[in-house]
Amino acid sequence: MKDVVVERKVMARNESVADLNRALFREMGAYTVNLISSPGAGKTSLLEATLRQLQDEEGVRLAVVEGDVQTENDAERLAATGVPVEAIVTGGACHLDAAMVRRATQALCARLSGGIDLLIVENVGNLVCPASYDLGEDEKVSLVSVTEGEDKPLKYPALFHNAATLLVTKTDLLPYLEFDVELLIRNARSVNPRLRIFPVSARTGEGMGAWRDYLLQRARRV
Ligand SMILES: Nc1nc2c(ncn2[C@@H]2O[C@H](COP(=O)(O)OP(=O)(O)O)[C@@H](O)[C@H]2O)c(=O)[nH]1
Ligand SMILES: [Mg+2]
Repeated sequence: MKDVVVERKVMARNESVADLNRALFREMGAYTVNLISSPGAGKTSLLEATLRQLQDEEGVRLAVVEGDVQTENDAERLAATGVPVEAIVTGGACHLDAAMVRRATQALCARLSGGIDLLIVENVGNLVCPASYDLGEDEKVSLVSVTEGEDKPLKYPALFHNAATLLVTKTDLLPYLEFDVELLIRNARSVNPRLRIFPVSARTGEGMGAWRDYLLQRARRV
């Protein structure tokens, strides 16, 4: 019972900081996406490919908040693209919370004079914890790679329920696998009929155009 009360307090505190983040993102005019998947589903690779595609677009200033349990390796990979990156090392925590993202966003704002139109957050690799933490983002983007099994949306429904978008990643591997993309999509839509779905390969660029156009449209609308 005590645990439940403590958890409610933690969530209520997170929610109030998430509200502050929402106000900050609105004020900045930034569209924010929160990438969530299991470890290794391809978040950092997708992000590298996405940044490369968006970097030369007029009027879309990019920035990244990169979360990891340990090491800043992924943040360094992403910083190599030239896009401003702020790393969060959670030191064991299985998710980012709103306060961590607030501090990272404020650090980015202090570094950047020009502002941010599209802020992409890479969450800690985990299908459970990040799903229930509101960061004040505009949308959660779930990723499932074609090596993970079609049943993931049924096993981890909270994530697919709370996400607005699903990226089916590593589609270049489909010829070598017995993976049924249509079944994955059916399972995902049974949890959340409104999910927007993009099959993509960061490796070959297949499907990346539609994902890039979607982000561009969102970033320019805010
Ligand atoms: N074949 C293939 N491999 C990929 C693709 N995207 C990522 N990978 C590989 O999957 C592994 C994990 O990728 P990473 O981006 O680090 O995943 P993260 O842990 O979700 O950030 C790495 O070995 C990547 O090279 C893809 O589109 N196709
Ligand atoms: Mg990563």
